[in-house]
Amino acid sequence: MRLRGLLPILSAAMVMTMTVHAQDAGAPPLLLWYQEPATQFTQSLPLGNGRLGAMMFGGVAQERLILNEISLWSGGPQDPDRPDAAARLPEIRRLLLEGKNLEAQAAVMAAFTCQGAGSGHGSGAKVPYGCYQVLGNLHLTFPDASQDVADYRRELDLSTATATVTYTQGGVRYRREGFVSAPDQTVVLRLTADEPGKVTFDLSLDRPERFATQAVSERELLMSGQLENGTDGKGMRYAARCRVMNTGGTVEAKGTALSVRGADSVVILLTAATDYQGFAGRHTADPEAASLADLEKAAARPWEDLHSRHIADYQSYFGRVSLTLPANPQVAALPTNRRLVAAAQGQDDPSLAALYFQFGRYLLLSSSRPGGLPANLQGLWAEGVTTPWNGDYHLNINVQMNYWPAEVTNLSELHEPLLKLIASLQEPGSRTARKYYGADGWVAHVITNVWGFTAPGEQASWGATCSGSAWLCEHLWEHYAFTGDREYLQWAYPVMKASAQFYLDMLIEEPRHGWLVTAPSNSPENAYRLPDGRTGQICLGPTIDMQILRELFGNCTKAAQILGIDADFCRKLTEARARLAPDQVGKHGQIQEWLEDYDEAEPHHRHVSPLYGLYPYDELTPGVATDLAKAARVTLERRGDAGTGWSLAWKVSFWARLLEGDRACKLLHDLLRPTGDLGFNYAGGGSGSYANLFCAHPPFQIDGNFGGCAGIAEMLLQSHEGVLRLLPALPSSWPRGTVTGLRARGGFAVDMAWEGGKLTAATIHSSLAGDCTVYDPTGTLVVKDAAGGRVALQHAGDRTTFATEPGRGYLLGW
Ligand code: FUC
Repeated sequence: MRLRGLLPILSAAMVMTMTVHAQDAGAPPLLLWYQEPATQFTQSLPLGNGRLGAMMFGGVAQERLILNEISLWSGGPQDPDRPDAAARLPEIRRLLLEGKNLEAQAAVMAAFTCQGAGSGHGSGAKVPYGCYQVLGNLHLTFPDASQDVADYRRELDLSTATATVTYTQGGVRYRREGFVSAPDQTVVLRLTADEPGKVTFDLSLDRPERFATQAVSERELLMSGQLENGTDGKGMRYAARCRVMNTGGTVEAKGTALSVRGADSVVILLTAATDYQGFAGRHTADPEAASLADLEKAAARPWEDLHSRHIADYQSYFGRVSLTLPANPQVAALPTNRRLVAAAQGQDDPSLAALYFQFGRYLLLSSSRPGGLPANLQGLWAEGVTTPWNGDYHLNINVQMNYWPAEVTNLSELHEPLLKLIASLQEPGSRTARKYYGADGWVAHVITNVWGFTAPGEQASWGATCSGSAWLCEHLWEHYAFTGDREYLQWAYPVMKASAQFYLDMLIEEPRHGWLVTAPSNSPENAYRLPDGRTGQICLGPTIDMQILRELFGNCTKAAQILGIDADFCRKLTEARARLAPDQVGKHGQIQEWLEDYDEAEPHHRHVSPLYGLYPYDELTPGVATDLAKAARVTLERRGDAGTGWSLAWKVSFWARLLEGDRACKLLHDLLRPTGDLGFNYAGGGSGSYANLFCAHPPFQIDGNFGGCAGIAEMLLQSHEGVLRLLPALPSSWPRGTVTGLRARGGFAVDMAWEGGKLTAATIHSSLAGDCTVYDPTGTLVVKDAAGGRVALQHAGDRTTFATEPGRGYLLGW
């Protein structure tokens, strides 16, 4: 196994005198900034409080804020389960067991997909499945705007979650600031100028369809409407309300717009609500009243108060982690869009990775807050009424990837919306389990939405993957693994147990080895090639299903043991786990993707499903299984480095788990490849990053932002296999740096500094009483407590363990 980062290391005596400081003095500020206004969504700057979102364009003659409310979905509750599916299951399974995969696939297509149109293939707005939709647009038009604009600058400051636009026009310096407050549930925009009486504009609110805007006072607009539900047309109702508060000058309503003339400064407050009554969110029955109540509360506070409350709330999360990587001052000083291009053209810019990492945390904070709905495929930022893939929750990697950074980057509470979504799927998922498989427990397949969809998707080729629910359950366990919160585990365990119960019921024995396998299923979205050249997707026991089930059964058993319950059930799980089809090494030396050693119809497919066991799970990692880790490496090489945005992000973590920092960094570089219209004379194509650092699938899909953020954390700290690895995959281009506040399983937070590629200081803070095990192949680790006393160690193999107490910090040295 390769050793990176730990050896050789400064002497223990030196390390013990050092502590980790959060920021290098010369670290570049955490800014996205530009010298031109946005003309497109993927150039505009995202703001959000987990529920309300805004994309700010920053134009001089026209300002546009695209507005979002995370529960705003067309469609509605439905029953997508086929009543007679279970009757067809024996035939489908018989065909699969006879090796007649394509016949089985035809039978799945005929009788084992969802009832009705399912996700509706992009026409989601018109079917009950529905579609996540834009709330609307706030437009400001500046009638006095002229061409003589100088010193234009637009920025998003990740340390305050505030976007600012400044420019000089006609000798006047104008300033516009935007943020979305969580404590005050309001989008806040302030316009000022350095001369009195210079703020003049018209304001309007619209959306692409199904809206009516009216002026409800001289200074307030109300936009409201009702979306399509795919049945009787009477879907979700929403309201957005916007009030203008001017200092100096005048404001009056003109038709459905507001007109501000000659003000010294103006604060614009925007609130919104829907009548969504699902598993999470605010449950306001009357959106117009709810938006008014929010508005009245916010309007009672001065802007300074709103802003400081927003910053205090935001920083209480954001400030928990710092990351400093080497800065190349010339490149780091470039506007963000030009910086992306410079990096792509070979300019060294490690601190761009630190910005991207913090941007991922910023996006999670802005799109996922306790009590709310989870971040969807777009986080919460959507531009239109037909959002790509309905802006839903895809369960064969995407929504899970959104939450990969939650625990490790110290935003554990933000995991809650996903955990609540998972629990909410039990009820519809138990109906699906019964109707399709005649099974107990609950199941969800590939897609779900705010309406609790758990049936298979509408196409056999992708929609029959049956391990979506089991993959989700990984998150239930991981939240416990990081926090050790027993009370939480008591809540989560029954959901995991019912998921495991479903799979116990639905697994069948394949005759050749007697292994237990899922049937029918697919290896997410990839096709195999049969010996006769034909291709198909439906299969028995794809490798990923088996890995996910080993993890689920294992986690369930651990959870039950911790809670001291369900010994009989655990025995069943342990027996079944041992009989699941194992990982197999195929003819190319790769981890086989299917039970049979088929070739992939698409060898470079974006889903690297058979490596689920490398990341996020850990049964293929080098510390567990050297041979399987080698085979995983072959799979990765065969897949190649190219891929959609989220696929690149996943590969960062794969290479990090293989302890190959330079290769992980190369994938990160690919993820930061500029694409789309960069806003100046440069346009790129394919996957990578847009001007606003949003991840390009393409199109924009936020999972890659989150996966990339988690991948950077994985390069710096790993805590799977019950052992903490410090700087396990540090690339040679990050020879020095500091990181504070990364979280590890077992209730630990870790601070580290390194120099010349070698750790110079490390502190582990423990929030629980328990053992901390550190990777220590030389057996020379020395640990001191805060008072300088040496801590007793136990060394075994390549690990050293010491006992920790809650609230204590431990300094490590070698
Ligand atoms: C999965 C992926 C696609 C896309 C979609 C939203 O189905 O295979 O690439 O990311 O989710």
